[in-house]
Amino acid sequence: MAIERTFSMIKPDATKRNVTGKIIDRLESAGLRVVAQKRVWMSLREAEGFYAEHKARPFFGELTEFMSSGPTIVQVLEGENAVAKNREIMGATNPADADEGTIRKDFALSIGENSVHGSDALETAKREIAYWFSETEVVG
Ligand code: RTP
Ligand code: MG
Repeated sequence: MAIERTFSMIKPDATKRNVTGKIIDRLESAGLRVVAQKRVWMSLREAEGFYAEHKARPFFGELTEFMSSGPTIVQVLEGENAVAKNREIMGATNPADADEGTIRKDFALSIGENSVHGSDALETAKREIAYWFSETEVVG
């Protein structure tokens, strides 16, 4: 299995409830290493740029307003099969559909306020990492 890097974000609903450490513990316990991390209160413009692929979706306004409503933790995670592994431990987008033991099952409040983001493919991960981090900020 290949060592990959993926982009992860702890969303404003989780920073607001002070559970970022508990979420990071889930990532590390699954064997993912945090190789870059910072706390960011993104602007609406930054959220719109990050989620540009969803521009035509009905939830785009709600999503970008929520993501710019408070601080987030943006991260680069490294490990074996990191993209798929992170998606697996995050659980389904809607916490009502998420498996037992996943982050969203245990922390998410709703489909919108769902505590975490994770890249959905290796190519997406490269783009998302580059959106938030310079090369020198990622220290493996
Ligand atoms: P993410 O990108 O945040 O890791 O989540 P995902 O792949 O599981 O979900 P995606 O389809 O990419 O949607 C991005 C985020 O938009 C919000 N959303 N709201 N109200 C709704 O119907 C709805 N659908 C999606 C969620 O916060 C989702 O994580
Ligand atoms: Mg997505």
